[in-house]
Amino acid sequence: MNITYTFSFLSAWLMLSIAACGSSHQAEDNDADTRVYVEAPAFDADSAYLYVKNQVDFGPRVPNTPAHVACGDYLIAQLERFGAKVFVQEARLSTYDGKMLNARNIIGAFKPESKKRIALFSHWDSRPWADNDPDTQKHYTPILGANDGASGVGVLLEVARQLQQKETEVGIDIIFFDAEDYGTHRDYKGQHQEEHWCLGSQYWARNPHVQGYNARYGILLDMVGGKDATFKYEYYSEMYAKDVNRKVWRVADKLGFGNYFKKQDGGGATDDHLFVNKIARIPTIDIITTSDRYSFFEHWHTVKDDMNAIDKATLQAVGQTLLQVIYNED
Ligand code: AHN
Ligand code: ZN
Repeated sequence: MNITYTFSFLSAWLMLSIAACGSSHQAEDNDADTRVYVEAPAFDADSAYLYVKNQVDFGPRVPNTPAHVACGDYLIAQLERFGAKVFVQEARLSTYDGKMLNARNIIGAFKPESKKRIALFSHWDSRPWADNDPDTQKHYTPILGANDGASGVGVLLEVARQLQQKETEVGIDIIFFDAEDYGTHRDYKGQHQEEHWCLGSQYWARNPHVQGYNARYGILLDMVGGKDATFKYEYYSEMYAKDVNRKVWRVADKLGFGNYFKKQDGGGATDDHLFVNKIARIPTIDIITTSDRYSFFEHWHTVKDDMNAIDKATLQAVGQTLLQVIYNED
């Protein structure tokens, strides 16, 4: 047996064993879509938590206040520090109660030249009124919005930090919408309309930061930091982007986060993704806390939506799932 013969025999054997290995792997994992291919970086929940706290430390981020301006500047600086190409979209938006809000949508683009894109969304403003507080005296007090607002942004800032360390195959846009939470106060006597909410996302959907902007799909994060949060298939997400819902929940399950991501129908939420779907026509899901006991989460639109409402384990479940999804796109 000469050396060349030995070599080809060996390589044939090697190839066969690799093929056998591949097929046995497929056999135990016969739903092709459930395979997890690429190892994503480890999401750092301590880091995400700090990004949530940094926002909350500005105080309520209510449009037309100095805290809101300062927090917006912080978000821009963070995205720039992480190497994103940053777009700041300024707009004056009119509210249901006849005010004009100085709003900024803040966008960080990674691999801006890529045609293959995924969009990740969250709102960065906080609600001007705690109108769901058990104490009616607090119904005109602005909220800190640690969970309702800051949690999603904190997770996405940590995703941005990871993107700087290791690039994805596709381009990623991290989009922070403003003026989501200026919707009708519970005392409002007029018509309640869904267009009263989500003013920043409605503006962006009509005026994207890049002409002709498109993405394969979008994922919105809203209230992703509460202790023992559960995320269920939200109604409009199912209507417009059912396959994205399935993909994300399957990945979460694979990673061992099935206790957070329940494969059950949740209710509907009038949230930023609705306008991204309806106006920009990008199939977009909402990862949003729902509960049988409360509207969204226990401290929703109350003065208790502060840092005590944030649990790192929930940030970890959402953040790691998100990384696993985006690093596996090609
Ligand atoms: C309603 O469905 C009324 N609001 C969901 C949108 C929202 C408010 N997200 C956070 N705050
Ligand atoms: Zn809210």
